[in-house]
Amino acid sequence: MVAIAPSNRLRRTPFSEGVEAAGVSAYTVYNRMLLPAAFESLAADCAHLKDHVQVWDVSCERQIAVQGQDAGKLLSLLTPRDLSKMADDQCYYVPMVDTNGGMLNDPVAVKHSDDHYWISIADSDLLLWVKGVAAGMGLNVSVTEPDVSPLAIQGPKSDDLLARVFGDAVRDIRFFRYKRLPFQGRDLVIARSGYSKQGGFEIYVEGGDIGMDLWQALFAAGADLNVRAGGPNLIERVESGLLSYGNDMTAAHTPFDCGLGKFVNSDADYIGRVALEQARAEGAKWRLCAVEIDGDPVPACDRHWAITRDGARLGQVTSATWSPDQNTNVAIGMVQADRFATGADVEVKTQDGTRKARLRAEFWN
Ligand code: THG
Repeated sequence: MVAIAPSNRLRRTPFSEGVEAAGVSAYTVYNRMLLPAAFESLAADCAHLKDHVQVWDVSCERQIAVQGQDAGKLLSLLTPRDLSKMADDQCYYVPMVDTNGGMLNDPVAVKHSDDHYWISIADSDLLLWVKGVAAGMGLNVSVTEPDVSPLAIQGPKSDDLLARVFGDAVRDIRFFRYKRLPFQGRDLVIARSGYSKQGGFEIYVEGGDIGMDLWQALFAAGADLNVRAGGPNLIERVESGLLSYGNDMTAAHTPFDCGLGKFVNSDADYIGRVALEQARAEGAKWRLCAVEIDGDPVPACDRHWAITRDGARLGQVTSATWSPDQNTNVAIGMVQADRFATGADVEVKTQDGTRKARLRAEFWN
């Protein structure tokens, strides 16, 4: 793989200086921003994440701030998920769809109050959609991208590290809830959430000017915890079945196709409702499932790999990587719903040749 040519379109983050000093070895681009993908190696980073604690620059999970008297109304138009019981200190995973019921993004919503939310987005230009819906519906609301950069603390020692910097109050934060805790006199939202299944938090750093001070404070406090810089790890996320918008699903798929049907439960008149109720009645067209691919470590999955059975195409692998812990290649695949069967033997066509593989459990629903 060749290097990414730096430019102003590929935005740096408040933590880029720290990321570079820590020895980032691969970046990806996400929301036109640099996202560290590897430091030592995918495998070494993954092993460390499972045993220790890492600090991740996930600034690229940009926030869309929705503020004003119609904020709640706008949020409820944007997602098929029921927000009526969402508390003021709560985060929700909220799939968003277009008028055809196709997935536009799968963000995390953070509620500050009835008239103030953040939408913490995956990799698609959701800001334009949210501004468009607000304008088109004539809502009394402001829609902006504020100077807020999430910093994730992930791994089994996350509670210990954060308690040293923010106090023991962090230990009482429940899953997908947050507290506001001070750093250098600024109250920061700290949620128990993050893009791994190893436990941890996300600090929404409001104001990039304190970014490097916080970064340094975390590394100073965590020296004896073996704290390292990291990033969303491909191996861990595929093992854990965490979906990646743009890789595993796109606007061609409904939430039912991606195993996210349980989040389609709003009574509100949200955008895409008619299409999704029809899709529910017809049944999902696709199943997202785990796939095990035989043989040596697969190459980078930078194009969709056809999944076939007896020569007929069933679907495609959307993400894949070697798992040292499972001693096999792990993958995520999208397979036609009417042809899916757990345990089915299939072939997967990579750019380096065809492999034997088998379908494992489907995700979520
Ligand atoms: N954190 C924040 N923003 C984000 C992400 C994040 N924005 C982009 C991207 N990640 C959005 N996608 C996801 C995908 C999965 C999860 C969160 C964001 C996730 N899922 C949990 C799970 O699968 O177990 C829980 C979902 C639930 O039940 O509510 O955490 O990581 N700030």
